[in-house]
Amino acid sequence: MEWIQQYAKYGWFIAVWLVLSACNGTTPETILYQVQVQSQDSAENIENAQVTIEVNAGGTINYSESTDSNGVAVIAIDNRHAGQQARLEVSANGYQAHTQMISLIEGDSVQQLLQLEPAANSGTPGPGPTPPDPANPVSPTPDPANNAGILQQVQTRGSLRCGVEGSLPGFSLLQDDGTWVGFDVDFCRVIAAAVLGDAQAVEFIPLSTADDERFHAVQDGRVDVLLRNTTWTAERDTNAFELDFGPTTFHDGQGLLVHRNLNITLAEELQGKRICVRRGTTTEANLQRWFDQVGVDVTALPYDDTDQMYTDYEAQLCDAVTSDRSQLAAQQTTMAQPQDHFLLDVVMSREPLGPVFRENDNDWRDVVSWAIFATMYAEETHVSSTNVERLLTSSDTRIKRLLGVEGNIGANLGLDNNFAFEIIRQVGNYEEIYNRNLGSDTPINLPRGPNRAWNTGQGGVLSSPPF
Ligand SMILES: N[C@@H](CCC(=O)N[C@@H](CS)C(=O)NCC(=O)O)C(=O)O
Repeated sequence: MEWIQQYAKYGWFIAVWLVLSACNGTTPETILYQVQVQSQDSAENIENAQVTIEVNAGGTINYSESTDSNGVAVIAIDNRHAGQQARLEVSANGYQAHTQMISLIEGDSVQQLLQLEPAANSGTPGPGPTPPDPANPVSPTPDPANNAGILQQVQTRGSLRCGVEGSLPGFSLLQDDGTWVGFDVDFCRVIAAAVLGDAQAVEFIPLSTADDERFHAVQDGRVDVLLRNTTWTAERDTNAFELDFGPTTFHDGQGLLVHRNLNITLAEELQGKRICVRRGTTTEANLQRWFDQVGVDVTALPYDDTDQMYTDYEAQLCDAVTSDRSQLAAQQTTMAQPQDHFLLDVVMSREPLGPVFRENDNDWRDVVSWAIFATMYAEETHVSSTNVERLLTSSDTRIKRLLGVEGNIGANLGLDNNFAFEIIRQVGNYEEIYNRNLGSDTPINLPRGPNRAWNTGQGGVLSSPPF
């Protein structure tokens, strides 16, 4: 509601901005940063909080606004700062100040909800954290930016914001009837069922790989979690994006899709051929390395637009296209003549795909991790959506603990003790999620390969620590 009022209030500004950008056909000249400030305890809006964005441009430039009665401040930053990191600081009387680094993206329009923690000594309002007691040193002083409390935000909001690809069959797709389906979509629902007891309480936010939009969205708090065919790498886990990764939901690898009429059956036969690849992905980085290693010369054609890349591939402007094998299999089903293309039997890299969320929020990390593990542990212990109600009376301790009949795992996580029961009842176990979206009864028909449970004896590597 507040956002609607806010849009009404700033409607003239946004209208002028949209008209200007539509007229000149270029990106808007400002980066709009809208921050809503609330109290973490009561979720009430805080008026007169000071929101400052400090940009370093040869000297320091401060963009500063106070929040209005809806707790909202709108800051318009000159587009010439696009590509830079800036420091966002929010302070309010009686609350601990919040600082975080943000990335400025050309023409971006960001809405961020920030909940401030009351100052330790809340009786005496005053800005900033309480200074450390030298007699009782606590080291290091917690950084308020690291204490975002995503779990509490999701519970207060009543819905989960989940970043997805948005148009990839099998993984995340908005259907004509307005419902979302897919493997990644189901894992968003798994987290919503765990946190809110309602698998439907999800807002899906399509995000691109272009300009690292998906990672900015996690960092800026636009999404609580990203489930978007994203590979966990050491670089991404440790770089300035401040991301954390959860359990791998899909063990993938890079592959090559070729035109059948080229009669190519081995990647090594692509000597001298053109290969379409998406810029800004792990795929692009792996391509040259892999072909260099096998001593084959190929020409990489990097694309910024994925749709264009597949259109050009189908028009045979390139001989092969490379991506995660799961994505190639999914894209193949959308092509005019799927049978005219052939997924080569080669795995050029390891691509462990899974959830991404903001770094240093340990409660949230635990919740996302154990929600996902619950689907794997359920398959391992043969608990599914069809037998879960009956198994509430099981004498198997593993099942009792999984379903919250015994132990206190849910409560320890800040959830209901039956969180896994709700996941399995509403969404299913890992096998059900896989088969529904990618299995042999679907057009994607991807063999499970390493994505089998470890205890099936077929080379599966999926495993959950015990409940
Ligand atoms: N798993 C890889 C690749 C992920 C990926 O999503 N790649 C491309 C397809 S080749 C894509 O879907 N791009 C769509 C887009 O964001 O426009 C990664 O995390 O970098």
